[in-house]
Amino acid sequence: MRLWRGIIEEYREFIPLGAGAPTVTLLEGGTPLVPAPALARRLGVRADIRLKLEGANPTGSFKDRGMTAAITKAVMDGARVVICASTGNTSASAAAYAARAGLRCVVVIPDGAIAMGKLAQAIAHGAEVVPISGNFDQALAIVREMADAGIATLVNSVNPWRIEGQKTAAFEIVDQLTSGGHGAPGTERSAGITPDWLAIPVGNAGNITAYWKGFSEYAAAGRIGALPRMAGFEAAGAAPIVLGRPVEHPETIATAIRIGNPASWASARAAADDSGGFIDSVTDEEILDAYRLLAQTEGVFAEPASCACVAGLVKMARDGRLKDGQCAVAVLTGNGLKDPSTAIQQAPRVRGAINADYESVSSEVLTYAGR
Ligand code: AN7
Repeated sequence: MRLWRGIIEEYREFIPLGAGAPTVTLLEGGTPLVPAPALARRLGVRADIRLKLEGANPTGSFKDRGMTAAITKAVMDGARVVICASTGNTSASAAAYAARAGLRCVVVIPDGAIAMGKLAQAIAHGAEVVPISGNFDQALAIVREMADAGIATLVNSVNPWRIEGQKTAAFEIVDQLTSGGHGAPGTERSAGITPDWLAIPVGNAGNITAYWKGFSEYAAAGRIGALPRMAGFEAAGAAPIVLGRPVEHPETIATAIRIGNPASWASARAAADDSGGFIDSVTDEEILDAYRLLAQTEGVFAEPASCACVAGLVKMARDGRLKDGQCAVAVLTGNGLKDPSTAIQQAPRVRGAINADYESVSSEVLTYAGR
């Protein structure tokens, strides 16, 4: 058995940090690519749907891929303090990697609008948490200005090292599909396997940018002969790219992607256009339907923002964009445990306590079991 070494060591030839740079790593990446047959059946298409479980990263989201690279570079450059604006996951990841590197970390967050698990993480890792009476876009503008003034090193995805790290998820998808036994046994393949579609939630638009860069670099290196189409999904109440204009007051239950003026807007647009894909939006209701579907039929608990891309696949199947015989990978960016309040609010009923005796409990269970 070979042990996973984290994304910088695994893909060092694609990450220009210089040979032998000491890495700040929690051995992120190497996340499961899980088949989703029940979802495919519900969609009514004979498609091969795979879920990239980015919630299996050390802090529970894809941000760790970018953070290992950004924090490694910050240490190389002699930084003492890192800063980010965040809808939650970036702050959790920055706080963890900064703690590991012995750096101070400041996270600026929209007050009351980040999920409880993420806030708990930032606090547990000892970050300085600064809530503002404003949204993510305002927080990002402020921290960018502070970074420009030399006060701290910015680790949002406008930091190019974040993109360098996050692109490795595209490499992994190809490597996993290729080693997963597609094609006739014994067939020699000069190139790896590319999915037809990459479905991904879009917030600040760094991740769709990173995936497209990753697939493009693998193609340039001869590792794949074809590129996937990128299908990005914004939440309907926070869909600036779809609308073609910034949204001043973004609103969605998927707080991770409650962003009205994405920093990587232009590169996200390019990824969708150059790949022959698109960026679309899904409603909160569609997101929550997908959230329940995934948890209750596939056993996969992903946070609401992640489920935007599953809602997107449902929409693609409905309108015929996703076809029989195709392979689609859905990027489940964050763990469902990040946002316990949404899960509990979604419960059809929360039962009160019953008597602590065999009769009371067994009668409940027999009713449940339909006996
Ligand atoms: C679970 O943490 O922007 O389009 O500040 O947490 O690359 O922004 C989080 C974004 C999707 C969108 N899914 O990714 C932050 C932050 C989850 C996320 C996105 C986020 P981008």
